[in-house]
Order: sequence, then C-alpha cells, then structure tokens
Amino acid sequence: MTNHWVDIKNSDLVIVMGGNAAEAHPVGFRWAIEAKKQNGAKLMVVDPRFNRTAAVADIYMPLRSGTDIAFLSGVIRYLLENDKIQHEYVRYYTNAAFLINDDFKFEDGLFSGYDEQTRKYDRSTWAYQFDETGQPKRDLTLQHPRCVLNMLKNHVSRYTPEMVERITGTPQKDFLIFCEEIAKTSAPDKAATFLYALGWTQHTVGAQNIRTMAMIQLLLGNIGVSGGGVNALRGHSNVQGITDLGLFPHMLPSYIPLPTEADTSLDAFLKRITPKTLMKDQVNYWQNTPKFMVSMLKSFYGDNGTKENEFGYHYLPKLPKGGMDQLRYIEEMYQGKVNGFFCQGMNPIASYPNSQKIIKALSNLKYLVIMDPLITDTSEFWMNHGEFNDVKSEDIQTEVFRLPTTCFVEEDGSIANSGRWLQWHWKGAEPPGEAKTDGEIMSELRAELIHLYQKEGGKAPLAPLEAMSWNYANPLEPKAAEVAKENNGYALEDLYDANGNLILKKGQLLSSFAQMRDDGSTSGACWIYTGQWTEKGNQMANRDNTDPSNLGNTLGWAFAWPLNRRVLYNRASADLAGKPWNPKRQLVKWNGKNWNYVDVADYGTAPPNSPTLPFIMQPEGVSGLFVRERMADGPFPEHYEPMETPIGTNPLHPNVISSPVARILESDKADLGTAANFPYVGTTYRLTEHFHYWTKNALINVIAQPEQFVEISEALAAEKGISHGDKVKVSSKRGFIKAVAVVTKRIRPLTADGKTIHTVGIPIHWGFAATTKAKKGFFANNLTVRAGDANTQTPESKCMLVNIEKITEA
Ligand SMILES: Nc1nc2c(c(=O)[nH]1)N[C@H]1C(S)=C(S)[C@@H](COP(=O)(O)OP(=O)(O)OC[C@H]3O[C@@H](n4cnc5c(=O)[nH]c(N)nc54)[C@H](O)[C@@H]3O)O[C@H]1N2
Ligand SMILES: Nc1nc2c(c(=O)[nH]1)N[C@H]1C(S)=C(S)[C@@H](COP(=O)(O)OP(=O)(O)OC[C@H]3O[C@@H](n4cnc5c(=O)[nH]c(N)nc54)[C@H](O)[C@@H]3O)O[C@H]1N2
Ligand SMILES: [Mo]
Repeated sequence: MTNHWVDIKNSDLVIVMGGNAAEAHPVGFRWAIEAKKQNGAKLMVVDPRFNRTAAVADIYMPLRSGTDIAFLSGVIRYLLENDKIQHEYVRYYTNAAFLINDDFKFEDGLFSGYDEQTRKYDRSTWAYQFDETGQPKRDLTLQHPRCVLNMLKNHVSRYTPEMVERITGTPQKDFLIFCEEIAKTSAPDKAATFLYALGWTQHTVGAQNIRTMAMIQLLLGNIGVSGGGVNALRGHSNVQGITDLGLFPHMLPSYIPLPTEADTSLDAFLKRITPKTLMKDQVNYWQNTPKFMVSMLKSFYGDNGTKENEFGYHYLPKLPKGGMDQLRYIEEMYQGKVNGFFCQGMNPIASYPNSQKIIKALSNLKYLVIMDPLITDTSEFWMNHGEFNDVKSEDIQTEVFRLPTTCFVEEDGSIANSGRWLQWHWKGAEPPGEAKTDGEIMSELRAELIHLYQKEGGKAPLAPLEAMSWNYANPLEPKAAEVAKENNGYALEDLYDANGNLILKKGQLLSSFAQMRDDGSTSGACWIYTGQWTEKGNQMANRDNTDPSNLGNTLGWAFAWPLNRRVLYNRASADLAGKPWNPKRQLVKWNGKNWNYVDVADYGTAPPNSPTLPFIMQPEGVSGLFVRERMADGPFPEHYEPMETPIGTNPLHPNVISSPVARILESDKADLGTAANFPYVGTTYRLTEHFHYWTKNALINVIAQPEQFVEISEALAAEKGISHGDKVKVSSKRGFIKAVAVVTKRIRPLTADGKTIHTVGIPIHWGFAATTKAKKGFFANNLTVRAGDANTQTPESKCMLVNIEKITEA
C-alpha cells in the first residue's frame, strides 16, 4: 500500500475492484465502513460476482473477468474528455508535460519494438525527447502533440463507453455512474482509494491492471494524500514481509534484483541497476543503490566480504540466462531434470496452476522435503485418495521427508502488514512434539551441509556456504531479535559525517539507511527495514496509539518502512509552495528545516517552491503516466484478452488478441482450450470461512463450510438443466472437478461482443489431505492455465474457459 489500513477511513470514495475485501480481509475492511460512517464516503464495487463486499456497497456493477483495463481506460478517457483532472498536480507531479521520443508508436495492438520470435519488446523507443543539455524536454502548457498527456488522450480515445460495454459487458449506464462518482475526487480536497488484490493480479495483464488504476489516481491527484493511494490488500499475514525480504527467484532483499550471469563484477552490476538522475535537482533516491547493496553483502558475508573480493559478490547465486520462475522450475521437474525440492510453507499441488501437471512433476523427483506444521496435500501427493488423487503409489519413487515446523504463534518475530507496518509479536505457546522453527531447521541444515561437504566433497562449491556470516549466540538457534537487528544494520566502524562529527560508534545499530556506506563500513541486510531496531530499542514493539492528527497516523505504534513514514510520497499532498490540497487532512508542512508534520516527510530538506519534485524514487522526480522501460508489456496500458478468451477476438485489434508478451511456455500452449469446447468463464476465489488449504484441519471451519461447491447463474442453470444442489462436473482442457451446484442471483450472464458470457464461480479451498473428517474435494487448480503476467510471476487463476455438466452418481 502507498497508504495504510487505518487511512482508508479518510477516504471520500472507496472503490473495491479486483478484490473482495469484506470476505478476504474482513478485519481491515472495517476501515471502509468507517469511511462511510465518518465521511459519508460511498463504497463502489466492480466485480464479476455480487460478492460479500458488494452486499454492503452503495453502488455495484458487474464486469467480465479479465477486462478491467478496458474499463479503467474508459475512465481515463472520460476524465480527460470532461476535463476532470487535478490540473496542477498533473502538470507538475506527473510526467504529463514530458515529450515522447518520435520513434515511439502504437499500431494494431503492438507498441514499437516488438519481436515475434522472442515474444519480447525492445523498449528503447519507449523514451523521452532530450534537449542539448541532456534534460528531458517538457511542455508545461500541455499543448505539444507528443507530450505524454496528449499521447495518452489519443491512446485511450478508442475506449468509448460503447467499446467499454462491448468488451467488459458492463452496461454503459453503470459505467457512467462510476465515471461521475470518481470524477468528483478530482477536486483538490477530495480523495478516492482503490482496494484491490487477486482479482487484478491473477491475470496475464495483472501488473497493467494496477497501473491503469494508478494512472487514474495520478490524474485525480489522489496519490500521496490522506485517504487516497494505490492499496494492495496483501494475502498471507506476512506476505508483505516476504516481498520486502526478496523471497523470489529473481530478487534480493529490499527490491534489489538478483545479478544475472552477465553481471560479471559488482561494479558492472551496480552500474546497470543504479538509475542516473534524469532531471536536474531531483532526489532520485535509488542512486544510493551501491550503499544498500554493499551493506547487504557485508551483512551476508561479514569479514569474508572484503574490498578485494568485491564484498563477496561472487558468492551470490546468479540468475541463469532467460531467468527463472515457478512455471519454468516446475517444467524442469516435469521433464525429470530436478533431483530434489525443498517445499517450505507452501502447498504447490493445491496452489499452483494445473495441479495434475504438478503432481507428475513431483513424481519425477528423487526427494521432496516438506517444512510445514501440518500435513498438506503436497506431503501426501504420492498417496492414492480415490478420484481426488488418482495416482498409483507404487509407481512413484520420490522419497518424502517431513520436517514439522512451528507456526507464528509459537515464536517471537515481526509481521509486515499491507500498510508496511512492522509489528512485533511474542511467542504465545510452546510448539508441540518435535516441531522446530524454520530458522532452527535451516541452521541445522547449513551446519550439516558444511560438515558433509568438508568430509565428502560435492558438486557445488563449498565456499559460498562457508563464507556466509552466521553470527548468532547459538548458531543452531538464531533468535528473532538477532535476525531483526541484522536486517536493520550496524556500523562496522566509527562513522563520521561530512563535518567530522561522530554519528555512530562501531557496533551501534543504524537509525536510518541514510547512514549506509558503500565502502564496507556499514552492514544491513534490508535497507528499507533500517530503523526497525535502533539504539533506542525495538521500534516494532512500540504500542503508543496516540493520534494527534486524528488521521490514524499513529507514529508511536509499530514501525512503518521506510523510516516510519505512513503515507508514501506525502510531499504530493501539498502544492509546490507547500499549501496542502486538503487543509483538513494535512500530512506535511515546512517547519524551516524539513517537512515533518503529522507524518514523516519523504522529502529531504528542499524548501517550498524549490525545483525538487515529490516522486523521489523516480529519476525524473515525477510519477509516470507513461512508463519508460519498466513494464514488459507497454508504456501505456492496453486491453488484451485472457489467454483463454470466451469471445475469441479482441474488438480493438483482432490480430493481437491476448497479451503478446504473456508468460507461457511452449509446452503449455497445447493445454489451452477454446470456447468451442469450453464455452464458459471459470473464475476462482476464496471464502471467509476457510484459509486456503490449511483449515481443512480445523473442525470449526470444516463445519462452517463443509462441502465443495461451484456457483452459477439461474440462466445458465436453466440452460443446462441444473438445479440448486445438483452434482456437477466442471472441466477445462487441463482437468476437472466435481462439486455441488449453487444456483444464485449473485452471478448473472453478461453480453460481450454480442455473445452471452456465463461465469462459473469456483471457491479454492478443497483437497484431500486433512486431519479432521473434512469431506475431500478436488483442487480448483485442476482447471487453471499455466500462463502468467509478463512482469510478475502471477498465474492467470482468475479466468479460464470451462464447461459444466450435471452428473448423476452416488
Ligand atoms: N478467509 C480467507 N481470507 C483470505 C485468504 C483465504 O484463503 N481465506 N487468503 C488470503 C490471500 S493469500 C490473499 S492473496 C487474499 C486475496 O484476496 P482477494 O483478491 O480479495 O480474494 P479472491 O477471493 O481471490 O478474489 C477477489 C475477487 O476478485 C473477483 N474477480 C475475479 N476476476 C476479476 C476481474 O477480472 N476483475 C475484477 N474486478 N474482479 C475479479 C472475484 O470475483 C472475487 O470477488 O485473501 C487473503 N485473505
Ligand atoms: N486457482 C487459484 N489458485 C491460487 C489462488 C487463487 O486465488 N486461485 N491464490 C493464490 C495465492 S494468492 C496464494 S497466496 C497461494 C497460496 O498457496 P500456498 O502458500 O501454497 O497455500 P497455503 O495453504 O497457504 O500454504 C501455506 C503452508 O504454510 C504452512 N505454514 C504456516 N506457518 C508456517 C511456518 O511458520 N513455517 C512453515 N514452514 N510453514 C508454515 C501452512 O501450514 C500451509 O501448509 O495460492 C495461490 N493459488
Ligand atoms: Mo496470496
């Protein structure tokens, strides 16, 4: 989130689109209700289903799954045509005025630079024009035909209300209500917030769904302000933490990419990833990347990382050519190229797309290690569970090891919530049986691996393992506090400022990442977490909920990264002179030295009316309505159909139907179906009463939601002769599930491109492994497509083509 949970109450208009907050985030959703109560805010929901959030909304409208970009681009068109934008904000705080390179084009569904062979874009034309002094050219009058705003206007001109209805199935009159409501927040003192989650991310165009919304927020001046923002409601309670700490195949902690095989030295790597300041006087905070990277390496390798060996840079694993992701890794396993798999805290046969392929992939392993407090479907993948897991155990040679872990209530630690608040928690119970913490298991594995390598040798080099610093009082039992301080960072020598004043003594904890150095004199594994545990103690344990601003920015409660800032880009909450757009919800104010007021300002010390602009993480100082090279699929968003499309065409450009750069492997293309055999749209989602695949193990949840079901409209039920309560089989090109049919008014057919579109709603929570007497069920992921977003690794779990038939069996 750019903002935070409590801040939602400050909104004038809460839009839930691409998520179902009342169901999947019922505790945090109270702040949406507070916005209604305290501000008279309206709540608008746009979702293929009339879900539990819609049930308490003021305005609900349906749309066909996978078409949000068309809807939101139509909104952008409306705002521009009707001049409902916040002018000053757009002119100075976005790149609206920047001129776009003359070679940049968009034609017939493709941006300039597309290579059909590699299915990738050469993004060099997605750039600005520069003047003789190397500065980007701007036209602050916004008249130039190649300025971003006019190019955007032209790009979205195709998304008329008629076209929006034709693609999305949302009736035009509903769509226009949405436009009118949101347009009201172009007033400088009004803010809308968007709450979203998987309804937007789980698409081949997921990242662009979110970007289109962010562009709307920028045009309305709703970013950096209280009650506004771009607010992802995160999933598992600490999934924000795993993202921050870089638990991806292509990332290091704190959003620093993992080097590739082509990055042959630390210097070359840093040169490639450190952005140059693009416009003079701008902060361009990522220019500090070398300080963050070297401090991280010092934390990883301690005294084994020296200037001479590039601080241990060569010990880091390197991303192979072509990258690595979940789809490719499973493919390698499927092809028998992988010996062993450590599965820590996940249940891939239930959660990854195309479950039957995952089961075959695991069957090709020599060994599988499961670290989990529970039995999971994955730990039993080799067991026959009748029609639910129809495998022959005797054919599967994979050796499975189960290492029981604790869960969060059985250990101390921190959890990062969606609003970037790091909150410390304390152990509440002793772990049962032989359970150990993940840290203990990993530490023992490390020690034993080193020991075995030293004794017997091995294929992989031992040096990286030996070089890793492991400075814990008990190396087999790292304490959460020790790890938290390691992430925060230390001074490795006495540190002085430019005037020769001592800032920190050797061994003291850093209080800000501004203290980090690139010469090896500081250590810290995750720069954005610096400040969480300082010489003043554990800031994550702070529990003072005093709220002088009444905006919910309780600076004394927990620690929000970065530097306890509650609203990112908060300098954008005031004009260039520092006058707040909304005096009632003022966040920052110039005090002669800096902008700190009721939030920690992110703006350094540039005084009012200085040329330094608020988007300090961008090398041009402003936010991007046009993205230069970051996105894999285009500098402006464009509607592409899902990989499996029910209309079989793209009304905007019939030659480019689905995303031309979507992530899909050649081998999975044969598993795509068409509307001829699978005429309906299947979409998967959660229920409040269950948490993924764990709560099959908790009797109370099993009682609350006892049996696998799917939801269909009354119209589809009538067409297929299905009655409420009948048993049905839902199938896709990949597999099938059987479930009870729930016939409901909450799902209704839509008309898109002249066709009737029926949706089949599929809750995800069933499987076969449970310690309770829970009824077994089928994986929703038997049905899903192995294809995903080109920018992220997220698969397209929210739309696929299916068929549904009534079945009669005992
Ligand atoms: N009780 C409970 N809570 C949970 C979880 C759980 O398992 N149980 N899981 C947690 C996790 S890990 C996560 S990531 C979050 C997920 O939180 P959410 O994303 O809110 O949950 P979902 O139910 O997956 O899907 C959200 C909604 O997206 C809609 N949708 C589908 N396709 C589209 C589309 O193309 N456009 C739009 N606008 N909407 C679409 C669906 O109809 C559904 O209502 O929930 C978390 N909270
Ligand atoms: N079709 C479809 N598929 C989906 C989704 C969807 O909407 N539709 N949603 C996707 C999303 S958003 C998510 S997040 C995934 C979830 O997919 P998974 O993460 O694979 O599913 P979980 O059941 O949450 O598995 C987490 C496991 O971690 C274990 N665990 C809990 N605490 C600890 C701990 O401290 N240590 C260790 N080692 N283990 C622990 C739990 O017992 C559980 O078995 O599913 C994805 N798959
Ligand atoms: Mo999630």
